[in-house]
Amino acid sequence: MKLLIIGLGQCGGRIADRFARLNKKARSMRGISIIADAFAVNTDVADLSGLRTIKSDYKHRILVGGQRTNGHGVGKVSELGAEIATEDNDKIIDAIRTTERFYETDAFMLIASASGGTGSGAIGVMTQHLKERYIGKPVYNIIVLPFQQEETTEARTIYNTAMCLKSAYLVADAIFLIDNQRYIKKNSPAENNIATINSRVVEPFYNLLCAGEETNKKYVGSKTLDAGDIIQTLAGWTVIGEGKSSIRRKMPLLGQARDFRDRMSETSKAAHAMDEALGELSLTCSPKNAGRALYLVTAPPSEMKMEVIQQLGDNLKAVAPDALTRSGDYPRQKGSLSVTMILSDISNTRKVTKYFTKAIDLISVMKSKRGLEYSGRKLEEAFSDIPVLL
Ligand SMILES: Nc1nc2c(ncn2[C@@H]2O[C@H](COP(=O)(O)OP(=O)(O)OP(=O)(O)O)[C@@H](O)[C@H]2O)c(=O)[nH]1
Ligand SMILES: [Mg+2]
Repeated sequence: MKLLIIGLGQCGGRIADRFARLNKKARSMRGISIIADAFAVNTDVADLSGLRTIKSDYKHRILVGGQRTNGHGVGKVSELGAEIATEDNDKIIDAIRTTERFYETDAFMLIASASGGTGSGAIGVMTQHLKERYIGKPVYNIIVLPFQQEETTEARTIYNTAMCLKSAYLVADAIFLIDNQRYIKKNSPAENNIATINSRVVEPFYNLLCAGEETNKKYVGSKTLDAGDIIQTLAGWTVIGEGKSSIRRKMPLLGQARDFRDRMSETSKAAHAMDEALGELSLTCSPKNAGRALYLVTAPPSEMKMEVIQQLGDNLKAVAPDALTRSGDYPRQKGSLSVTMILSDISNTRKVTKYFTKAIDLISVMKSKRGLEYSGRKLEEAFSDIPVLL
């Protein structure tokens, strides 16, 4: 599957840059391309200059709202981020349109943090513009949720996050949720942490995007997972994770049948990788709430057994009974077996609901301060109080 990547704001730009690097890796290691092109959009010149892999011309690193912010960002005012994206969306679409490999794009992937200003405000607006302009081409979002400490120290964090999530949900075909807090490693300097988080965010997409782009028969699975399967799986709130088991096996002696224990350990290694993938999801959530799911097994061709893949399907069914599941195999890597896992169409994500509830509380406090009456309403009714940035 080939994505056209657009990073919005600082966080979005940096993760988009990581996707550009992932594409370089796919090209050099596997001779295939998984990104049609990658762009970064920001109101901040310094952030754009700090990127490493996205091409440095003005059509790939796009400065917006220059006159309004003097190139210094919108200072967490996501309403301003949304206004600027509305005013300057032509500039962004023009740049995308001229990309050489545009016709190869299977879907758009827009990336931003929920709690900042530029990316958080722009992601819903740009998603809507792309959907209106390229009818039939899916537009996905990756939205990064704030660290816990940011929620307690900055009042804007919750409010921006709720507005961004609500807006994105109304327009995007699916939203990958990434919870920064999940990736925190203790005793590691912040800068280092962020770089590590970003690489861990994009890594699970590697095999997933490569699998359907292979043309060498040697690397095409017996059940290929291609763009169509991925598109059919993605809807609404979505999470992704990856798990690995290392493989080291003694070769059986010539003419000797393999021990039954080898077969058993194959299944348990794959099951372990799937458990790890479910434990390492980009946001903690219960598989029970998933309406759709997808898993891809990547392993050396000699390790790829259909029974193992079917067994994984049974295991997943036990924990995600309501999920319509797709699966595939990718006979590629050496020395390890990995499982890429996507849960999608998730009906109830506790963390998202918490942002909405807290934002509604904040809004009611603001209203009562201004002397507007507030009567305890249900969440569904009060939900309309959260402004939409479109
Ligand atoms: N995972 C990850 N999170 C980031 C990164 N950069 C910023 N964040 C998070 O994103 C939020 C801040 O949003 P930014 O992306 O910096 O904001 P922006 O879109 O540039 O908007 P303004 O700076 O307000 O104009 C905070 O929750 C940060 O923790 C990054 O590179 N990776
Ligand atoms: Mg910024």
